[in-house]
Amino acid sequence: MAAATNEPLAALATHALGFVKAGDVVGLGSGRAAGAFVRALAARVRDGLRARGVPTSDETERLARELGIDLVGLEADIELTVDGADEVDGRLNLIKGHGGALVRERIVAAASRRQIILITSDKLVETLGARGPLPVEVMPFAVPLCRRRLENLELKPTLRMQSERPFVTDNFNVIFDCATGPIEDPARLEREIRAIPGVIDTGLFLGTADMVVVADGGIVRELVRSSR
Ligand code: A5P
Repeated sequence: MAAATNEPLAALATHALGFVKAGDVVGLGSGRAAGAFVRALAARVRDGLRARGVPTSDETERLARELGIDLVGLEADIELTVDGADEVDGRLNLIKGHGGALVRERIVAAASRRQIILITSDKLVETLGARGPLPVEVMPFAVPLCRRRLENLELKPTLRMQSERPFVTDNFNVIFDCATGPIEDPARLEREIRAIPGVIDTGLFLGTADMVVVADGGIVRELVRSSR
């Protein structure tokens, strides 16, 4: 995970710290923005703030442990989760998972009272799918079937690779990155993909974010969803 030398990410992380109260259990997202938040939270914990974390990936778990944040599991009452996203539309629907942590990110977000997303303004889109692929996590056994079914949906699936081998998630699954193009009806697409046997989850996070904090140059602003 990259160090938080990036100014917009540091500004987002500092802003998100304002939502953490003494005694909170905080869901710790994955990726660069979430990593910046973990670092900022750790600094606050070293200064005496009582807060514990629930990590959404092995990488975040390592980082949080290294920095001295106490970790707990889903049995805890999670006040808020702070995470990043790859795309955000005007309704605060998200595409996540470019870092490969989508399944645990969804589980921890679902177990939290609030999900707060940190992004730079380049990730704001009019229509989801406009910027990059939609990740779909799949059981290795089901890869041929899932590939065919995703192709039938005209989603142009590409098996994600790492060092010339299929990328393996923390849950020992693989990911198809789907070139969806702009997604006209994200809820329908979500249903169609989830109906494929072997699909574990998709990167479409619809209606999960309560707030998106956006860094635009030196300015940080909040986008708030009216109801969950
Ligand atoms: C991890 O699987 C993702 O969902 C990340 O939260 C997302 O890709 C955003 O990551 P960055 O903050 O690194 O752009």
